[in-house]
Amino acid sequence: MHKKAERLKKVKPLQAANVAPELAHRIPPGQTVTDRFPILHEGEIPRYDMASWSLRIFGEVEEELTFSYEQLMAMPQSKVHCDIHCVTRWSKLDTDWEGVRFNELMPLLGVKPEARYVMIHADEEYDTNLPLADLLGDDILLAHSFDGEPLTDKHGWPLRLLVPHLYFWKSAKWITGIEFMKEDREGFWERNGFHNTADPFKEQRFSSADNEMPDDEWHKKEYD
Ligand SMILES: Nc1nc2c(c(=O)[nH]1)N[C@H]1C(S)=C(S)[C@@H](COP(=O)(O)O)O[C@H]1N2
Ligand SMILES: [Mo]
Repeated sequence: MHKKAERLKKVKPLQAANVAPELAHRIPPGQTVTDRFPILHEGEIPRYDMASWSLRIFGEVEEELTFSYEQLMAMPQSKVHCDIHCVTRWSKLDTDWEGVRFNELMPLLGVKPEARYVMIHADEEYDTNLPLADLLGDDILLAHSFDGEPLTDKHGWPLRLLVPHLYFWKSAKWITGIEFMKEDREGFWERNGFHNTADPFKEQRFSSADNEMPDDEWHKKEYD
């Protein structure tokens, strides 16, 4: 049998099997809904001294900037209610986040008109790339709270990106810097076989069709 056919045969029709029919349109293909909040990352959970913590803005900007946590907390704060989708096949509906909207920070950054792409830098040595245009919607946050509480260490405290419309690896935890770029460059997972764009509703999981994601991958992870 052709390898691709073999692979496709293995994919079980998971879609929306475990949700009410009126919610089905919110579940991307191949995803399973969970009430859990799985914890996924490379490396150790970083610890911070908030007195010295800062977010660095660099690359295609008029001048490099840094923001302290206090400065970010003094900015207008916004809430986002959204569904989130991880490439390991779990989706979580109706999540609540709070933080600073990227599109409210953006006018303060002196970003050069040539900047078309962004690299989000994060601990530990994590990065992920996005088109700048993907960060300008009202639901893109630099988030510090989840479900009305400060983020837990495991979920990215003090600050993580929230990009609800893309697979969740683009929502970097423990962010340390935002780099503006003229040309696109691949981040950690994008260099390691995952799709550059990562739209869950188009099922853009991998950069090559030879890969597959087992249905039960996320069951092996820690969660809360
Ligand atoms: N800094 C950092 N952020 C990261 C990751 C990581 O390894 N390091 N993993 C990503 C992946 S693959 C996912 S699915 C989400 C998981 O977020 P959660 O642990 O809050 O569910 O974080 C993303 N952000
Ligand atoms: Mo992930």
